[in-house]
Amino acid sequence: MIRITRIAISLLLLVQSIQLSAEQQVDPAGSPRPKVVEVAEAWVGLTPPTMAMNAGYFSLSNLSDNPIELVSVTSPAYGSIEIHQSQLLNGIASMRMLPTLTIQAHQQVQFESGGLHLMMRKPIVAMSLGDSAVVQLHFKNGTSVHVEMPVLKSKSRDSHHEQHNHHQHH
Ligand SMILES: [Cu+2]
Repeated sequence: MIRITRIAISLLLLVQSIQLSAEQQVDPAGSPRPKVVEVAEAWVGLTPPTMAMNAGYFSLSNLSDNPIELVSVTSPAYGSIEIHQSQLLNGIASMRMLPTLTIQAHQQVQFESGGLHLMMRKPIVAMSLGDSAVVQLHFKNGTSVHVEMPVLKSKSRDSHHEQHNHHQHH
């Protein structure tokens, strides 16, 4: 009897997680909404297990007729995630934190190496190739978007991780 209950519960959890990834966008009341945000080409860098931060990239499209504002990003895999903008100031690479990011109606914003990125700190588990970081993007209008970001090798030499680790020599 106990065993049957356990199986039923695990099936229920499975069904819930499948529904969550299929729907992706859920309002605070839990009911599905028309798709407002589309996320594509999501990935996080492959980092050594000793590294206390990572960078995440994707393209973010606003499919709606109104501006949307990304206000926070959370993940069970990281202690903190910020929206960062890399920039060159007098030839020196630096970055600043953006408290929020507005995407105008029907516009796409690209997070990419050397530009916008998610600054993901305090990894809770070590991740390797084949793993994915699950993050939630939270928008001011209450929409949350579930994104799976596979771990990939950095795509370009001026990768974020070099900018963050001037003291590490490769
Ligand atoms: Cu950064």
